[in-house]
Amino acid sequence: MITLCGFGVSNYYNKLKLVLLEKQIPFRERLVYPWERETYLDTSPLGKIPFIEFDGGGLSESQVILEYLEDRFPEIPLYPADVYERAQCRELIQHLELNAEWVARRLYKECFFGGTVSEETKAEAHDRLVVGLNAIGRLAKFSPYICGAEITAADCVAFVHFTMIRLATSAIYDDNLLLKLVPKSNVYMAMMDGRPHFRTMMVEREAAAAAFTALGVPYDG
Ligand SMILES: N[C@@H](CCC(=O)N[C@@H](CS)C(=O)NCC(=O)O)C(=O)O
Repeated sequence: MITLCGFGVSNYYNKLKLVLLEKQIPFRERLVYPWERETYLDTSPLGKIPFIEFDGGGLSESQVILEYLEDRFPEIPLYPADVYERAQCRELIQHLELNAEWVARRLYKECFFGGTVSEETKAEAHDRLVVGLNAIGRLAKFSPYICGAEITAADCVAFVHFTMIRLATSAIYDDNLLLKLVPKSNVYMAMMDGRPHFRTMMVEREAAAAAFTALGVPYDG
């Protein structure tokens, strides 16, 4: 049995939850917060969540875990069969994480966790987000899924990161950069949000956010 460890507010945690649900892999969840990192550094050496535990081992880094789940549970694939299309799916995931979410993340301290971010950081993140989101707009197919006719791993990634990017850019710039630069994402997000496993994740995310806020522990992402 796979145990998904972390907390349900994290987009990287929810990326894996979507993958597990869509692939119909039995799993359980173990609630762990980043400030408890001393207890799990053996499995996640940077103390980041999510990580997974299973008989015989554990893994950190959500994309590595995603690939492991795909290799170990191939029955319901989340990558296209064609080798080039598989690479394109991974290419999109890489851009989503490296050039969009990882940039927007620099804003989370202010928009989600009550801290402040310098004007310089905001301006730099803005410029880099424009570049990253334009690249995603060029690669994304939205026909109707992000890589084409079938749902793929890139949809699990895009949904959780788009959710954060539109919240963060609306809050910090008063401008939803996702909507502005990738306008087709709007219909896409509404469609994905209606998908049962995605709905389940979002409902559980709300409960996780309420529990997290009630703890009142200082945290900046
Ligand atoms: N590259 C990592 C990113 C994971 C990540 O940044 N997780 C955040 C929560 S969303 C975290 O653990 N933050 C606490 C910290 O960095 O100490 C992955 O894909 O798993």
